Amino acid sequence: MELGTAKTPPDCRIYAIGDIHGCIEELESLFALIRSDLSARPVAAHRIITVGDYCDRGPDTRGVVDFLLGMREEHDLVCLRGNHDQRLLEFLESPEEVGDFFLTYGGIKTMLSYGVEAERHADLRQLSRNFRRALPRNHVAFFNSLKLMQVENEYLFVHAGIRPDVPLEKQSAHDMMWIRNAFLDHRRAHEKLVVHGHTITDAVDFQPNRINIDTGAFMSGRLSCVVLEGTRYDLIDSVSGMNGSGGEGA
Ligand SMILES: [Mn+2]
Repeated sequence: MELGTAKTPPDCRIYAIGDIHGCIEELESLFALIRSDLSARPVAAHRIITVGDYCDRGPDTRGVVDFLLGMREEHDLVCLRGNHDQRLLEFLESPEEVGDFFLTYGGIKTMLSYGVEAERHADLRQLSRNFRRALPRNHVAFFNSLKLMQVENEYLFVHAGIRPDVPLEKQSAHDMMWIRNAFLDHRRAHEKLVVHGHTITDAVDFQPNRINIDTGAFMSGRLSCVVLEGTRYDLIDSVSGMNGSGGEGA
């Protein structure tokens, strides 16, 4: 499937949001923009898909999860699983195996948002116990509920990407959360047009076979969302608002 010919399900507008990483202010701005888009251009049905990495790096993981739990009441919201979300869950189970990664790549800020202070060289088992105690049950349930992929007609939504030339049902969880070059460098079409995050790009990157929506909100302040309807694609982001730089297929 290629950009310009891939179609969403009939009569359903899809909003796909990139890597949030604790950026609550950007997330709130984006949802306000989505709400105004929905009232300016009403549609029979809409679905919001977040491509994962809710925690780490940015200031307020706890706030982000609370906000998304609330938005589930108001919207049809599908939350996908990123490698950071997976590491957070693994840190609760196997702190000694994954603690170094978790603390190095933003876990200290994640725990701080839950009131748990951590040092870089903390006792990992103790820290993991404290973190587990501080995590509200519905937040643990949120992280456990995250899906690896979502298919919407001719589009596929996934955190990192897929292994080229491997059927969707044979994709590994690891590739879907972690893959980079083997996917990013692949030029031919996949069975679906892939919308993904995980690898930071300055601006939403529309390629013939994929759309990368991770604009590094925790560094840039720009949280991006691609709006898909039929063969049409548009952009909303937390800095510029609605942005007419999308396009429409045949
Ligand atoms: Mn990631």
